[in-house]
Amino acid sequence: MKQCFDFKRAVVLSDQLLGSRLTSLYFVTSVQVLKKEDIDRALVLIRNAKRLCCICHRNPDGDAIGSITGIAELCTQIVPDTPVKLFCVDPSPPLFSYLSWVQRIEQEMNPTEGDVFIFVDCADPKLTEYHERFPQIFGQPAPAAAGLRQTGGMFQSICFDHHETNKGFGTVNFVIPSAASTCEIIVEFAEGAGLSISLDIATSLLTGVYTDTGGLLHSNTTPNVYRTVARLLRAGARHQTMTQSVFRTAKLSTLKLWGRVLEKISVTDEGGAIAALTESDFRATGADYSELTGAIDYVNAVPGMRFSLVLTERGGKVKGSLRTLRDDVDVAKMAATFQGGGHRKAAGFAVEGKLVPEMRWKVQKPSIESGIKN
Ligand SMILES: [Mn+2]
Repeated sequence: MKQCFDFKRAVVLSDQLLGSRLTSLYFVTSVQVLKKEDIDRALVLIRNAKRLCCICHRNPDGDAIGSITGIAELCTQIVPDTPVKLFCVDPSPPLFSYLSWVQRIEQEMNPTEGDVFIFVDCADPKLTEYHERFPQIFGQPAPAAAGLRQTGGMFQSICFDHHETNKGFGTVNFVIPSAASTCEIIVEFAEGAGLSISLDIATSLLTGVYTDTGGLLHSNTTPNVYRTVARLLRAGARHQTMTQSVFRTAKLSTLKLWGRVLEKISVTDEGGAIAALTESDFRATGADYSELTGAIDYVNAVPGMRFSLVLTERGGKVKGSLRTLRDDVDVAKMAATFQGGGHRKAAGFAVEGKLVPEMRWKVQKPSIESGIKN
């Protein structure tokens, strides 16, 4: 029988060889290399767990939801027979419901013997809100107070995070502040551990990469972010489903609220673009305070401004959000004068009081020319 050259197979083979070669090359040259020994230690913890509990921070954002669902699915690949649970004190915002694993996130958590915990996108134990009831899951002694359920000794854990303030409270820590998102670190972990990224996992992880970089627009969008996106798209991530749901869907009440923000922008002599929303604006549009998220980016779009500020009234307090695009303006310092804080380019404050509109009228003498014309 004549032996045929199997072109298709050759292409697949060469692709695989090239792919793995490229992967290992990139793995070595990428900025945030995860230590091989840490990956191996994490894999041992995962393989020895009786149950895996993945936990993200309260009030979860896209990176929290993307990384918790992404790592949970990766775990089922490592240990198909071990139960994998997902916990967050708050349910996922509805806009992430295109991720099937979101339905598995539970609020009530009880540690049991043999659990291994995986914390994602969480800079500090208290951000999970499980820290007071279950300090033992963070390697602290179990609470002695009466009435609290005793679950024996401390638990082992793995921590994936990109927040600079994370002190590494896990048994094994993948804390990489140069990463734009926790999902980016999980992609590195998957590659380093030789795991394959399924279409669903890729969609989860792409969600975090996109949301934490503001749709690849923020200054944290590094070459490695693009490499991660490329890797996830190659794995079949549902890019359009994600972008449509996360960036192109807004409730009617949100749009109406944003309309009010835009309408109310005024420009001050100090070079600030300022919008203020009173409680009646929220009542009239039917929007809640969380729907204001993102509106300030439009206020910040007025060209030539030194800073932008959105003020809102809420229960006897006035909240301010500050942004700047300029390197010579530090909005954290501005916020500090109102006992607030934040970063150089994004900060906020809250002070007691309410918003009082101030109308300024100026009498202008007509200039000679306009006097003649009129
Ligand atoms: Mn994050």
